[in-house]
Amino acid sequence: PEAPSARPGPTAPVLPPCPDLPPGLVGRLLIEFTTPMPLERVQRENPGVLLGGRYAPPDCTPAQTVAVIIPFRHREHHLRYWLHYLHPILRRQRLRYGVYVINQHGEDTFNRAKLLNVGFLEALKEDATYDCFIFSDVDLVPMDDRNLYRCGDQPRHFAIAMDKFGFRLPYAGYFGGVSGLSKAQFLRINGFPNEYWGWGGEDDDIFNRISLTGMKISRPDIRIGRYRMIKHDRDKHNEPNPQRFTKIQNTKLTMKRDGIGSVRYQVLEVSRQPLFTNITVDIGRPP
Ligand code: UD2
Ligand code: MN
Repeated sequence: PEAPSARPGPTAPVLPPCPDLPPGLVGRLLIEFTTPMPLERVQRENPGVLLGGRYAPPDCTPAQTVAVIIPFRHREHHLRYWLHYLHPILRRQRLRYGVYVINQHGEDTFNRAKLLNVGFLEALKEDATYDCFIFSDVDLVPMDDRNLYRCGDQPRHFAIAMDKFGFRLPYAGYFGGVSGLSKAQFLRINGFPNEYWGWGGEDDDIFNRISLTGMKISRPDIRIGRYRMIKHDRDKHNEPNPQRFTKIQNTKLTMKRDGIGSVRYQVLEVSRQPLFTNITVDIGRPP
């Protein structure tokens, strides 16, 4: 006879699909970075967030599962603001999501796009149901919760009107800051480049990959895609990459061999914190 423990327990209630337009959004938000933001406070204010920064709405079933990927090194004070503002927004947006902070180990040159590739693969190892990936700088907070952090039938650019650019798109092909691709869209462009060490160019390379595969960027209304960036100086070991101008001319040649299919790294630690999962990774150094 079957062991009693093998019997299915009482089945969980089946929740209705989440509505396309989440009820309870508030629109324009007041965002400021002057009051100190202790992590304990952020934890206290987000009791519904599960270990590792996971959340699912209690009252409906979302169409997608969203992995939010943050490239990171030495920006703890920015991360606290990000968590403080974003968790309530993502909750109001009725998303099923997880937050992954991809922390570059060591002090070699920073590589944002390679960290994002790592985030894609590692999030999928944690939960194979992720089908939407939102890539966000740690210092960018949306000023309007109608800017929905989910994926569509084209790659999405969210951070289109930043305070530091006078709330305008700086140039037509700009794709920096916060962007989102479905799993299929990400794989279609062979992910992001691994060979942009230091500041700049990687976002333009990603834009090129999207255009070259015949996709088109989707953006929110300019009044809704507004962002504040926490003011900061250029970090150490993230100097502007002098090769970026020539590299972005060659995306068509490089994207086939350099991308998610060729990324090499070593995970040093995965730690589930109350509001996010931290993944510390050795991504090597420029050749
Ligand atoms: C711009 C873009 C950004 C990226 C970058 C060029 C905006 C708002 N963002 O950012 O998406 O294309 O140019 O590479 O225009 N980081 C760390 N520690 C470091 C260095 C970087 O955590 O030591 C992370 C962090 O998430 C940061 C992001 O990388 O927000 C981008 O670096 P940045 O903020 O120094 O560059 P920024 O503001 O010029
Ligand atoms: Mn920044």
